[in-house]
Amino acid sequence: MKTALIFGITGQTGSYLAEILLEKDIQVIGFVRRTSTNNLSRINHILSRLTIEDGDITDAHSVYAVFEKYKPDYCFNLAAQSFVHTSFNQPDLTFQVNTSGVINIIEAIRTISPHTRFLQCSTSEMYGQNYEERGKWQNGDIILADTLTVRYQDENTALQGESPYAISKIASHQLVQLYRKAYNLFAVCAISFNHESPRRGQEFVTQKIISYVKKISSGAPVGKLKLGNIEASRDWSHAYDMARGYWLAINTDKPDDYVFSSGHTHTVKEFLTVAFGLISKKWEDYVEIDPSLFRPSEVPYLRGISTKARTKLNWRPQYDFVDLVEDMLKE
Ligand code: NAP
Ligand code: F7E
Repeated sequence: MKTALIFGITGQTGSYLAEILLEKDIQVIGFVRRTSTNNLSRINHILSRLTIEDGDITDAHSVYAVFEKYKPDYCFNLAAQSFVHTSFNQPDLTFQVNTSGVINIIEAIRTISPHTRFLQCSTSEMYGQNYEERGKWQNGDIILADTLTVRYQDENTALQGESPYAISKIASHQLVQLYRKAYNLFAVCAISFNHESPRRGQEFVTQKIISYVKKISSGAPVGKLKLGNIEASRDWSHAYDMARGYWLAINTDKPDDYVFSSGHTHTVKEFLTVAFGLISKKWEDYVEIDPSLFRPSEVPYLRGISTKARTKLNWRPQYDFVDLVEDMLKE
């Protein structure tokens, strides 16, 4: 039986990945940190089928110990301080988790378990305000534009972080690439664009909107929905589709980096229109702009081109934008 170690199994995407691996009869080891409140809610339904080990990726002893014990076939690192807004207030913690934590993992693989195939979750935030431009062309099976110029990011777009989160992820991304080259490790970087689901954390904009829409549709008394920059454009996918991509990316002949994205972009305003539209309401009647929710520095536009993952891994997302909003609302 193959073994897979997941860092970040209690998070949104880690929980979907665990389900996918269990379906493949893989022994799933979940590395879970101690918290004073329950952090197992996303994996409660599969807990009896998982092997749970306590630890924290900033604690090298616990990371090394889990590799000594299992020397797993696969290791997926989804653990992170993943909220961009918080990274401005807690940059040090963000670097400890997102960068030093990754060093602990890849050093443990290098020294204890070099046969382990490793996947690091990198992010479209690494591009910051950079993008490429191109006219009439096609992305695998998606026709992007006939006449308009398309702005997009792919594996070749230059990195320039606009937040401590992004910069911590650039450092870990490049460390993983370095370990792949210098030590010949099977190390993959998945450059994921935004992904959401009913399991998304409450502070992210999509879940914040969906929670509010659910409240008004149930008739619960609510004040205005306070939001920041609703002009920002994001390329949103479903977290389940991302987790499917991670499995494909770690099972190739040669380790590489892959963008995972829908290929479409929508503003937060468009997300509001679809979510409120599903309960026949107009968001303009409920939303108030709160300047304190703007970030010191913003990523205004993301649209990922995942031609490489679509052609080399045969990856296709199963959910489109409206499916995603509907799935989040129905749960
Ligand atoms: P998430 O819901 O915030 O989950 C983060 C996970 O990391 C949780 O399991 C959390 O544990 C764990 N964690 C945090 N600090 C830890 C520490 N010190 N030691 C051990 N575990 C720790 O994030 P997600 O949405 O599933 O994203 C998964 C990964 O993809 C992250 O690396 C994120 O940066 C990256 N990513 C996400 C997106 C997106 O749009 N979702 C896009 C690009 C990249 P607790 O449950 O105990 O908090
Ligand atoms: O913000 C704007 C905000 O916090 C999306 C993480 O998973 O994806 C995620 O990062 C946009 C931004 O996600 C509010 O300014 C407006 O432009 O949902 P978010 P994010 O920052 O894009 C990347 C790829 C990751 O890697 C990250 O881990 O929405 N926005 N008003 C707001 N955002 C929030 N959270 N709350 C608001 O009230």
